[in-house]
Amino acid sequence: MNQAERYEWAREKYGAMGVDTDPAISRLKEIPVSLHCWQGDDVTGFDHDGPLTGGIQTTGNYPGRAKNPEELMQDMDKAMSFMPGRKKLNLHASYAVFEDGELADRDRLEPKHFAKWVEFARERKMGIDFNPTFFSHDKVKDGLTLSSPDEETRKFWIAHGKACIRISQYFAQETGVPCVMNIWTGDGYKDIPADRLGPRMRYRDSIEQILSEPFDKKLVKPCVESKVFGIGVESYTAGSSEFALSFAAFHEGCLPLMDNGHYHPTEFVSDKISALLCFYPEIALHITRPVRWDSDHVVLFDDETREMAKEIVRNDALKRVHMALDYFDAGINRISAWVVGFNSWQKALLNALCTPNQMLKELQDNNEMTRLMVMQEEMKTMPFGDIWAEYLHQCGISSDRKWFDEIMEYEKEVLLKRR
Ligand code: RNT
Ligand code: ZN
Repeated sequence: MNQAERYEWAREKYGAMGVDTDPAISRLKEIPVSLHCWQGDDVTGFDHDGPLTGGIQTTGNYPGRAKNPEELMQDMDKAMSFMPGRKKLNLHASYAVFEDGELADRDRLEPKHFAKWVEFARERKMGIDFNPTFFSHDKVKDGLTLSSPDEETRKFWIAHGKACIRISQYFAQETGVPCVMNIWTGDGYKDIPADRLGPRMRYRDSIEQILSEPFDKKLVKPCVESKVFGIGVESYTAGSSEFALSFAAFHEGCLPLMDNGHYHPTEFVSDKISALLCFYPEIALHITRPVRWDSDHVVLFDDETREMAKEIVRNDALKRVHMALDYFDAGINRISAWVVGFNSWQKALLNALCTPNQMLKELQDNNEMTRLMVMQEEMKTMPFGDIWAEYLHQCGISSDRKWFDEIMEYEKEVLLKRR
């Protein structure tokens, strides 16, 4: 059977389960997913020489890391040429592009420092999401930024946050797509603190000051990302889950952001999505793969990834959930890592769109739990690969492993030749 015949056969199989795969494929083409620039250079950015801080870590030393904007853009283009579906560009403030000799510290960043990225995004018809960078900088004092007891330090980082609001609004105006601006800090303590309330009150006040910067709520969507702990910050994190959820709940227009690497290993974000959808008009996600901790492994088409996508699709929340990838692996070819992670999430969404959600829900509501289990297991062995291949085909991307050969060629010709 050729590709078209295989799709036809698979389409009928899904049809027998009550699923129409054609609209599923068309729908997926329109769903934006935010692609993080920081997979291409191990979260290094262009505005400093120091190490990655903030309690996050990239491990590995695979050759060919992008070292400047041109290389990063080139690599991202290469990766995107193997990704189906609509993308948004996700940038960190540390990726500002400065003209020769020019340098603006983070509290003085301006839209013009991101003009190159706007050009890049516009040419590719992408919106842009943004992140102030509260790490990897000499003004992180004793591991603290927005929650620092040192007023000078806190002021600096508040000014950074405000600058990022202005830049986010600029991104939205230039691209015509709202900008999701995510606030995450690694602020916390390695060992048992004597004051847990003080840093959180300061953190709260700092974010409030950042959000007092005027912006159009239709254009800029600020969020607060929580975390349970970081490396070297094991005992206390100011921006805990309760903190971030409460902040968003009490500040209209501010979204909670859940990163599925930021919880205890037996907690699942797939279970948390619906809980938040009961209360928040919109929420945001960082999609990653934690292995025993917030290790940020490349996203795979695994059980939890599939379950998260199902929760968004079957709750009709594709317009309410802002989806962004957030992982970084420096131990393997970075472009393949980008592709595998992005495409895994695409697969998860397509799989969710090809699930007979209404039928399964009715089984649950009628307490037909045995049949529900049987049907959910049945779905696992459906010919999903043929539907995926058709989606890739319609998006003009080769469905076999040809893309990997091309990346290996690129590695040889481009990546390994970098100094
Ligand atoms: C860190 C957070 C945060 C970062 C990025 C680079 O644990 O997940 O989102 O990964 O901002
Ligand atoms: Zn994250």
